[in-house]
Amino acid sequence: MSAPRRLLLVNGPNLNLLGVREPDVYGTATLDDVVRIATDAAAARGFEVRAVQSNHEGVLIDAIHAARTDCAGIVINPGGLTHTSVVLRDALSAVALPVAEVHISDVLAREPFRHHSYVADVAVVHVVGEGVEGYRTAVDRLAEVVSGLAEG
Ligand code: CA2
Repeated sequence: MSAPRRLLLVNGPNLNLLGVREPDVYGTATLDDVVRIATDAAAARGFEVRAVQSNHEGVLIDAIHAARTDCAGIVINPGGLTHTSVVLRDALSAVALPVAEVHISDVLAREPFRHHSYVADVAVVHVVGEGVEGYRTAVDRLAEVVSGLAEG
């Protein structure tokens, strides 16, 4: 069976505030802009996007589990859960889809507690510090991985 031409886009806690608060750190683009950037980038490569943002860990995990049957890969900005959540990491590992981890800010240039990611070693693509355009980079690179898997 051929891989579904769909990517799951996951944005974690507080990312609904993009463009509304802390523009000095995260810029002025909104979550809607992020979804548009990812959707356009995916469409250019023949994929559709299912987008979810939640402030609740379990909602994110349910969305990741659901992607197992009908998505080809996952683009995720886990927000602060990046640095705390074994259960989110376990969910990503369990579904065994290729994962792109994206961060708007340059986490490695920020506080030490942001330097460790529980998601990093279950992701095959890592994009940090490119602002919201980083979602385009993440989709492009993940689509290449997915297409390579489909050919192999
Ligand atoms: O740089 C990123 O994308 C982060 O994943 C954003 C997280 C932060 O905890 C990570 O260390 C890095 C925070 C998401 C909160 O987003 C906000 C957006 C606007 C206003 C307030 C928070």
